[in-house]
Amino acid sequence: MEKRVDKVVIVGMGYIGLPTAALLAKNNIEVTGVDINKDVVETINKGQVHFYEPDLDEYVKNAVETGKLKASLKPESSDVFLIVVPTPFKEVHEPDISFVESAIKTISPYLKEQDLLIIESTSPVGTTEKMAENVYEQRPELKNKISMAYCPERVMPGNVMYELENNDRIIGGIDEQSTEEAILFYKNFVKADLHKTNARTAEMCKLTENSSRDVQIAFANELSLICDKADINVWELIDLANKHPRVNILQPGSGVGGHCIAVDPWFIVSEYPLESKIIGSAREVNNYKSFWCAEKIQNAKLNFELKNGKKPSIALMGLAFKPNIDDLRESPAKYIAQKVMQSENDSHIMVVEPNIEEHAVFKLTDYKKAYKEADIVAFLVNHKEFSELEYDDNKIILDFCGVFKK
Ligand code: SAJ
Repeated sequence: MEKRVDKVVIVGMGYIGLPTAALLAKNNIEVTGVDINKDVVETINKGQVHFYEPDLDEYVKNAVETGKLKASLKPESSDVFLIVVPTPFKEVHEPDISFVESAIKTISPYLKEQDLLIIESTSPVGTTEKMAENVYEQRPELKNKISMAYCPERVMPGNVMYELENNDRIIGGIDEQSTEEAILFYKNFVKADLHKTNARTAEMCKLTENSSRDVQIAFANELSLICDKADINVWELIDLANKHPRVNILQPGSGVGGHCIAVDPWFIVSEYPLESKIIGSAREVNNYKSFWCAEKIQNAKLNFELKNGKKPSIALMGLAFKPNIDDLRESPAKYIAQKVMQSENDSHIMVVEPNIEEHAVFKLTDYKKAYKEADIVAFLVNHKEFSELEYDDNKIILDFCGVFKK
């Protein structure tokens, strides 16, 4: 059974909020998408998108054309409210929930009895209970009269429209009634299983998922540092170890980036520093890997100079935070490129990013041209285009992400 809702207000029209709005609209639910950015609101109301995600443009165009989706700077009365705003961290690696707090403040005047309020933003443990108190402070008459739940998003950029419908969801209310109400709501558009828990466990579940991936990548990155010293091909080693039925090691790279995996583990570490030793160390190992890559490039350059008596030309292959996307947010490759370029104003450095045509800061070079011309080639991201290149023994190749793994 699903509970038919007529109307949903979603606060935050970003990477998750907008796709969710468009999917709800496709399921015949009227959606108002609220955002503080006027340009974003105008773009959506024209039936257009303000970032790239496969198929999203078509979904939004149809949703706006059929009148099911509109964007606005202000919320309005609704049956269900969804909070999907960012939760960054402050400089000391403490979560900053001010966007969630301010979203709650903005919608509180519009709430009425029987409404359902769901937070999807990644949040430290206890946030949903705290936000319930904030609502009751503003609207004491609503105490125990509305439902509130936490349901983390868990979609992978690049595959959002599919995963929104087909990934299992974890749903935790501040009480049992809230959990039940939220489950009925997600049944409107999620085809996969919906798992019940309480709000605190659901919050911790999101942090656990991304911390688990971070720890596993850190293990692979640590192995890559050991193998570099031990003169062992780390890619071959991992392939072989993974032949064991109960071993499944991930791939090393130039570090961990993006807005989720490099951020969420800090939400656990900042609150439970004594207990979260492995989670904290994983963050350090993954950050150190990027620093190590930059040092390797600089050392290769010095060795080249000593041997050849001239400055090398260097190709930095890839800038995105992971393969086959154009997103540079929290990108380790971008960090490495900046670090190498800062200390290298006299070498010829070519920066490559096949998924971006032009960049305001980096002058980009075609990947084939850069590979052909460079003396030192550092692969920072394993983009699919690079697999067309042939290994060249005459170059110094620093393959940080397994482009030529044998
Ligand atoms: N990476 C490696 N080695 C690997 C896998 C990834 O170095 O073997 C690196 C990538 O290059 C990238 C970083 O890790 O720099 C993160 O990439 P990712 O593909 O692991 O994850 P994201 O950030 O795109 O999305 C993650 C997903 N979480 C998990 O897989 C547990 C996604 O499901 C979440 O919804 C998303 O975070 C989020 O929004 O929290």
